[in-house]
Amino acid sequence: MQISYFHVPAEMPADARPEAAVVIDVLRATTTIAWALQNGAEAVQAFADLEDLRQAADLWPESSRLRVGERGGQTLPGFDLGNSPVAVLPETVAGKRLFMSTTNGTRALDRVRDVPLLVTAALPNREAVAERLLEKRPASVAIVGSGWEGSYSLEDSLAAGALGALLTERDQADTVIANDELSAAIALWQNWRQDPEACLRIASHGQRLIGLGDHDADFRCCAGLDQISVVPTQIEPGVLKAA
Ligand code: 3SL
Repeated sequence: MQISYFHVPAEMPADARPEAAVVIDVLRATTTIAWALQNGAEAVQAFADLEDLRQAADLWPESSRLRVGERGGQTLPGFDLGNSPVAVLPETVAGKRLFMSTTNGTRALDRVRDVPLLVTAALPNREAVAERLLEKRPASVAIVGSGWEGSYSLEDSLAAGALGALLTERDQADTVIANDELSAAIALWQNWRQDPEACLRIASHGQRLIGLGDHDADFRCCAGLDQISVVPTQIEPGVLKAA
């Protein structure tokens, strides 16, 4: 497996055709997606565009849908939930389809929706994603960070490094670190692996969330390593299910 890491979707070369893509948005979209599916959501349908989300959600039975909307870290007016992984509790999401749009994470997903195997990763499901990749063994894997409005995000690189480090640990012979971005991300992970939450808190988006109010529970949840077994996997364009 040749594994590359791109800090933001726009860094992926236009002609790149990886067999697998792993989208990461540690704060907080891919953490929320993982926990929602772990807690029994039927699916998460991701949208870059809010009008597309509204139209698709309107076609779904009201009793089995939730609209999840975030911009700039805040819940969108008229939506059922914001983008907090601690809000997607079993009693709230079980059996429901989440129609979700966030500032960066769902846009990153949209960018790679044509990749044959598309999964999302965060720190809580890092090991599950690594195991899935080792089982499927795609020849090329693009790990894609969501960043913040086109710029680098420290916390996405931390998780990319955590995933890259585990893959090389588990299968040194077959795992090829294919770009400098991934080597740097692994070094970042080695630096923070004892206290990932501290890294999330000093990251610029961590600071943004702190500025918006108390997000202690979100930080704890987003920094929790290898806690859940779900691998959110795209089963049709934009639709992620637990696998
Ligand atoms: O950018 C995103 O997609 C969000 O995850 C941002 S936030 O953590 O919900 O503020």
